[in-house]
Amino acid sequence: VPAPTPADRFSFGLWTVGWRAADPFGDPTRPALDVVEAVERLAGLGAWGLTFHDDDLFGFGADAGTRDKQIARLREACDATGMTVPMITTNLFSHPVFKDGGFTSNDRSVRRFALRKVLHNVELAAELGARTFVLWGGREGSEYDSAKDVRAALDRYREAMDLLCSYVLERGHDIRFAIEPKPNEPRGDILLPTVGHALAFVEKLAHPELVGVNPEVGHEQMAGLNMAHGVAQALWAGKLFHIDLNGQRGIKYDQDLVFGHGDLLNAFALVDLLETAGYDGPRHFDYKPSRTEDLDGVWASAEANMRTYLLLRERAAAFRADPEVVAALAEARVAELSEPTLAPGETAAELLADRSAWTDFDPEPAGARGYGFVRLHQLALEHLTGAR
Ligand code: GLT
Ligand code: MN
Ligand code: MN
Ligand code: MN
Repeated sequence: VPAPTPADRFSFGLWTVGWRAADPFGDPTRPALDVVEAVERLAGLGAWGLTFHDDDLFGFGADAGTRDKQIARLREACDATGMTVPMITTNLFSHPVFKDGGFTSNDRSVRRFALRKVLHNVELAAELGARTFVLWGGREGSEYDSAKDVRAALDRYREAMDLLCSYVLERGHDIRFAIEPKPNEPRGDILLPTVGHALAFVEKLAHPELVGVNPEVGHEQMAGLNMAHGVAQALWAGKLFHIDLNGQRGIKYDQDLVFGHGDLLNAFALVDLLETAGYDGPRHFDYKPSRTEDLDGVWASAEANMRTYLLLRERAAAFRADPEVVAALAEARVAELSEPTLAPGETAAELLADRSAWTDFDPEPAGARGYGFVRLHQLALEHLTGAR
């Protein structure tokens, strides 16, 4: 596998390699990581971008001096290494003020504060040339059904999104928003829990063209869903503005493992999809180097994410190029699904009049015929494992 290069558009959150590995049961196991070191190390590994939350770079409530200094240090490191800041996000979840949410807190003063915080950070995104602004509403939700009016919360969520969109339009910023779904954790239930919920929400906004989704592998899998299906639907809707790649093993706490270290077959399908669908956005890793790892382990895990992606990309291309796979795909009638079901302009009356669709159609042989999907999937597995 070739080494990663900036052309692969691999990006990492500062909060990923910078995670000090504190969890609800234990203290940090690693020292803090400075942003300049993060940029230099990631650039050295072949990454293209660094992303961050306001609070990762300069801390909640930082004074103007600290803020400016940290931004300048980031800029210098990027200039020196060629790294970019393709995406910025906002932290509306760590400070106690957001314990009942930001945009959808029951407390109106908190909602106004949250909006102010985000507007400020949108300006920073524009200054740094980030074209995507991710919103993960981890605290937008509830534990108790009696305590949250979900319809009102969605009204307030929409109000916030509409304000953000009109703000970037007024300011002339080239920025789009990407909502990141997650079903639960830290809230018992989070609003917009899956890609599907988020896509439906976007259609209710004043400027739907400015808002898409940022699906995360593990978050869809925490909901028991197929990440490749969710991403395919987002692509179909023209809404895949960004993606968080990582690994998750089943329906449990948010593991944020290295990409591919969870459901590897689904990761293979996802890379195949991104590469064949013409997705040209960032390949962003949102993982957490496990608590067992020291700093060497952090950089080894960062490298592992990119290497896994490149391996899967290579394997997926080999799969597509294999003549046996081409034959198995034909046998499985995969391409036939792209053929419209109706003839051009055909009406319901014409379909009703078409004897071949009903009277002369014999469902018995069609029902008896096998599709060969298992053989096709085994070929995928054999390419994935390097057996072919
Ligand atoms: C937080 C969350 C991630 C989101 C980040 C963006 S914040 O780390 O767990 O999944 O992508 O806000
Ligand atoms: Mn996660
Ligand atoms: Mn996370
Ligand atoms: Mn994420």
